[in-house]
Amino acid sequence: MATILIGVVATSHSQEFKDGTIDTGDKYENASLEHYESPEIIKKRLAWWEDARFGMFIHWGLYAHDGCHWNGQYGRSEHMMLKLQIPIAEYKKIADAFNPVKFNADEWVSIAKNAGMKYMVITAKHHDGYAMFNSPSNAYNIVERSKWKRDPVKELAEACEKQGLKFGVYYSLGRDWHDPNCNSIKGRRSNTWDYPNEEGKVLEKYIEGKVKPQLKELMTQYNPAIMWFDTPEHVTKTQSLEILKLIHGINPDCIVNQRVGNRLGDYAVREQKIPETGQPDPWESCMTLNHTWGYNKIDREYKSVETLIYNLVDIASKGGNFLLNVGPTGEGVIPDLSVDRLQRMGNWLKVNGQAVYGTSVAHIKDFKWGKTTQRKTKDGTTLYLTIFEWPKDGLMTLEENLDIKEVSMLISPDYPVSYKKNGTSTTFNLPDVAQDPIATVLKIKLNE
Ligand code: FHN
Repeated sequence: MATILIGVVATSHSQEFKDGTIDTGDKYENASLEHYESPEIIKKRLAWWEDARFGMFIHWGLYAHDGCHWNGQYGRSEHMMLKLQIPIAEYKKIADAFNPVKFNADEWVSIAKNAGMKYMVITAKHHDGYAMFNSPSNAYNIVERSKWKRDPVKELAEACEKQGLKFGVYYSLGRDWHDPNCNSIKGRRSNTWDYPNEEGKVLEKYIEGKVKPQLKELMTQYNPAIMWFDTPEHVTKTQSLEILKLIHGINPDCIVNQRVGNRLGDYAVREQKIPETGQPDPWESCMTLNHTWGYNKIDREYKSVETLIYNLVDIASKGGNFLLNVGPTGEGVIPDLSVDRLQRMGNWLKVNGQAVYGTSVAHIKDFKWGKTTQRKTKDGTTLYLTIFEWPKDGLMTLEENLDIKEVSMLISPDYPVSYKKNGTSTTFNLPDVAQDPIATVLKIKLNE
């Protein structure tokens, strides 16, 4: 069994505090959420999303043009403009040259679909302030200011519609290095080289002059099912609420994540980590395939497919969603190593997907061979035991007194799995060796 690296991730420095924790610009990152709507409304809104469990995150923008490099300098990540303190006048020249001729929205959506992903979230505007969509309210956008002049957000929204994936957009809320009025906590993540007077910045002008007009455009032009905000920084509670009401005024079913700020939003975000246990609120772990969100032409340290499938099942076993990122190139191509990992995850999910989609936390005591999930339907409860470490001689004893109707392995449903019960425990007699090189799922239908 290949080594599975549990939750091991190294991010690039410009996003970290000295202690290595990620600077998400969210003061309330670990606080439980508060809601301005009834729990019923939020439960209904999240229903498809909680069943979906697995989505594609896409970080794509001008930083991909030369793979997080600028003028031969290494910019490390999508934070390149901040890292190298690139003046806006210079950074704009990247827009003028940006020409992703190989971009194919149907192909991107097919890659996500074949990976077993049910939704997709693309960066409509990242910290550099450049709109990767048609934004009549702000000329610093890909349709008006690029060599390419197409609208990738529109094309991806249509491709998702066609192929049955839910579509979402990412919007950098409290960080914008192009806008003269966007400040940040202690100015750490602000453009202080073009706009040195941090105290003089009036965030309200940015929210009213850029954010709200662009959110209206995103909601009305592309009807996203998810608004994925990032780094709320100094956004006030009033502003967070106004933004939520603006979005729900246009589409009451649009899901908004925690980073709208101030403990609001429908679900919590856990970045580059998997919590030890389930969370008080619905939650999603977003993670890179390598070390960088944006395309970094020298970062080829990709996680193994074993680690990625382990992370997906681990997250599902704790009732969470997995938003796995790709960073397409400046030409508009999803890197080969990303496609490889995703394709192989899809192959495993084609056989074992029912152990992930539409499942919830299964309370099986000390299951040391892997992770457990369950699905409750009107026909009863089905347990899924995803085995990553094969039990010695195929003998697996659970300290559970299970009332079993039927038991089988998803990869070889005809193999007769026998079991013996003695009082409080149940022993399963499995084949001597693992049936799948990554993980084998045991499906146990219970008599209710
Ligand atoms: O600074 C961003 C980073 O570039 C990336 O977008 C991640 C994705 O969740 N969020 C911020 C860091 O927390």
